[in-house]
Formats: sequence, C-alpha cells, structure tokens
Amino acid sequence: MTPLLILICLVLITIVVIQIGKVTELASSIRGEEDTQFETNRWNGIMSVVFLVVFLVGCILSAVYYKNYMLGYGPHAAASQHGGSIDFLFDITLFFTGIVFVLTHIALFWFAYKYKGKKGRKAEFISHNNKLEVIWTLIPAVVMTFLVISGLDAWNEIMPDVADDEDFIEIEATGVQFNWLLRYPGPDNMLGTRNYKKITGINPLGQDWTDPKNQDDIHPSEIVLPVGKKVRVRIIARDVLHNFFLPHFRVKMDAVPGIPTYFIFTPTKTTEEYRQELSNYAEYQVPSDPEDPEGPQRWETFDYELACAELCGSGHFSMRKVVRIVSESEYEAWLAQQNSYYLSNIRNGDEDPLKGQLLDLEISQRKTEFSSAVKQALSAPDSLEKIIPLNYVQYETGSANLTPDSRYELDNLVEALKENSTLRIEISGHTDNVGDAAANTALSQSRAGVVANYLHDKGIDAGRFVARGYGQSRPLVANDTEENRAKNRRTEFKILSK
Ligand SMILES: [Cu+2]
Repeated sequence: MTPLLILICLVLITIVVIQIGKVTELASSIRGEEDTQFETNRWNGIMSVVFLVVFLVGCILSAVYYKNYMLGYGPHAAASQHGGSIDFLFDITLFFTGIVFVLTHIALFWFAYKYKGKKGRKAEFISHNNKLEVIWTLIPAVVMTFLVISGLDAWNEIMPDVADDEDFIEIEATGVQFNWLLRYPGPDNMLGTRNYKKITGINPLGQDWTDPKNQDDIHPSEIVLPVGKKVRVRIIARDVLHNFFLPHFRVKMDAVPGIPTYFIFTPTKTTEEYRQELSNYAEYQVPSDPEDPEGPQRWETFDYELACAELCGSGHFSMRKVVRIVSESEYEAWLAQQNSYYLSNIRNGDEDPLKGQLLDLEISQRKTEFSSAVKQALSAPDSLEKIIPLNYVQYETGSANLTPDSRYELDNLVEALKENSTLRIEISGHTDNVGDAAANTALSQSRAGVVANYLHDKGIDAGRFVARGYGQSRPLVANDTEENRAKNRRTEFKILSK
C-alpha cells in the first residue's frame, strides 16, 4: 500500500512541476525573454550558496556522528603494534583531502553565485595565467609527494621480513572457496613442504607426508595467538584470489594462487582486554541477541575475526574465522591440546606413504610416555604394586624373536635402569589362553628371557633383574575377544626395589 501512495505522490508532484513550468513560460513571454533569464540566474546563484552551506554542514555533522563506525576511531582502535601507523596515514590523508574538499566546494558554489550572468556584465577572455597554473600544479604535487613518501615509509616499517635470529610464530592461511585452511607448525616450529599435486580429499593442503616437518603440523579451526609475540602469516590461495583480512590488527594481504605472500604483525591486546575497552561504548552496552534482553551484552560476545576481503564467489561471506588473542600460558595450553593432522587423519591409512614404518616422531613420543610412566611409578608410595607395561615390545608369532622396532622401547628401559642405578626389576612375560598352558608358560618364560638378555647385552648388571614367564595365569582382561587376547599377550616389568 505505502509504495503505491508514494508513486501517486511522485506522479502528482511531477504534474505540478510541469504546470508551474508552463505558467512561468507564459509569464516570461509576456515580460520579455532576457529579464526572465537574469531572474533565473539570480535564484540559481542564491540556491547554490544555500546548498553549499547545507551540504558542508551535513558532511561535517555526519562525519562526527558516524565517527565510531570507522577504523581508528572510538571502539575501533588498532590492536596491533603497526596498526597505529596505518591509522595515522588514513588520518593525514583525510586531513589534506578534507581541506581540498571544503575549499573546492566553496569555490565552486560561491563562484556560481558571484559571477552569475547579469544585465550589462560580459565574460572576460583569459588565454592563460602562468602564476595560477604554477600554483595549482605545485601545491598538489608537494602534498602528493608528502603523502606518498609517508606511505612508503609506513610500508617499509610494516613489511620487512623477520630476521633469522628473531623469535616469532609462523602460521599459514590458505584461502579456498569458501573457507580458510589454517596450519600451525606443531612442536618442531617448522611448516612442512607442500605440493599441489598431492592435494586430495583428506590432504587439503597437498602436504608431503614423507617430510617429517609435516608430521606434527596442526590444522586448527580458529586462530589462537599469544599477546605481544610477533606472528608471521604465510598466505596463499588454492583456487581464486582471496584476501587475508584481520581488520582489528590492520592486517590485509592478497591470497594469490601460486604466489605465496606474507604479513607480519604483533597483537598488542588480548580478546579480553579489547572487550573491556568496548564495554565503555554505549553501542556495545546492548544485548548481543535482541531476542534475549537478559543475555550477554555485545561487548561480552565480541571476537576478533579473520575475513576474506576479496569478492571470491557466492560463499564469500562465509569465510569468517574467529581469532583469539590470549596470554602466553593460555596459548601454550591451547597448543598442547591440538593434535597433529597427520597422526589423527592420515597415519597408517590408505594415503600414508609411511604406513607400517615407525616414525622418529612416534619413537620420541613413546620415549616420553615411557619415562613419565617410570617417573610416576618411582614417586608412588611403596605399598602400591608398580607394574609398567612394555607396550611396544613385540615378538614374531609363536616365537621369542623380537620384532626390529622393539629395540626402541627396550632402549628406553636400559636408559631408565642406567639413570636409576639402584633400581631392581622383574621382567614378566604373559600369553593369552589359546593353546596348551604349559607351552604358553614356556613361551612367556623364553620371551621374558630375551628381554633379560637384551638388558645384559647393553651392560646392565644381571643382579638387577629377574625374568619370569607367567603364561596365561595372569590375564589383564577376560580372553573373550581377539582384542582382549591381544591385550593379554604382553611383556611388562615390575619395580622390586629402587
Ligand atoms: Cu575468499
């Protein structure tokens, strides 16, 4: 209904304007053409000046009114070390262009008034004016030079790459339609190599799994960074142009397929600190969900964000990720919870080129597990039975021959015995209940004996360990499934005295 009314109004106004025009035409033909023209000029001139005043005042008022919606003003302070220099560049550019904007508009509309056509006034012919031309060429040239130089200066300050000896965190962001794939280097602090030919459904970045640097890399779903630490982001795209944009940190860089780019920045405010700053602004003191007036306020639910700033296709809007800036200790805790993408998604699957091989990474992980188990057992009260399983000591089926990879776990045991020189242990072999009980006992006895020999060969005094075969007499769990039987076939050791 309303649009119809508006349409009718517009039609009526048009008719009225046309009718007035006709009446004026009639009046002018009665009064004489020239007089009417001068009268029109006078009104045009006056209305130009009125427009000038209303327009300029409107511009200034709206700039002040909407100030808090602009980066660098009000709640949109920069949260990175270099952010201030970018905001300063915007301000200084606004200052000069603002002066030009106001002066040229005044000149435009004031001249339209002052030099309007009047009875007896004739236009002056000027072929050129050297002085004026020099002035209006020189002033913009000087101002432009100043702006360009200060821009270059800021660029050089922001864009140098990190030095070799600098302490920084390197992460990687890959733009794809329509998501950001994030990668952290994992405990080795190094991102592994990539090859686009290796991209598959479960290898979205085309990582080369034979590169050990890739095996601990993490693919998190959000960016988490410690405050005050330099961050280098490797930026690239997999399909079309995207743009890595962290508005609060004044970070913006194209993500180009085939051309790696980067950006280095240092966050200076944690998410929590930024929220506290926002809580001072009225526009953030409203419920973040209008449906729930009692719920948290806008400043409480604020999060830094990563957006794509290149119109990259129909799902462009959905390329948003949360960015959390936290304290160093919170960052360490978060990092410790993240799992290697390779170990949790690729390892020993169809696409694992290292299927069945033991990785250096796994050897050192097992070593850490082993020494913490020993440490825990040694510090536990003496009344507790201290049994530590040798999970990775394996034998060939039905025999007492160790598999080649068993030596890593046995070396861990040798090391523990050397570190704790008074430690005495019992090595025990166990089987499942398949087959003859006496034969099982004999097999477990010889398996425990093989371990004992290994320790002896590595220089551990024979008086410090005994080897015993328990056969099927001490199952961990009921021998009812193949899985459970595998659990019962085991070698372990018990601390006799320390
Ligand atoms: Cu995009």
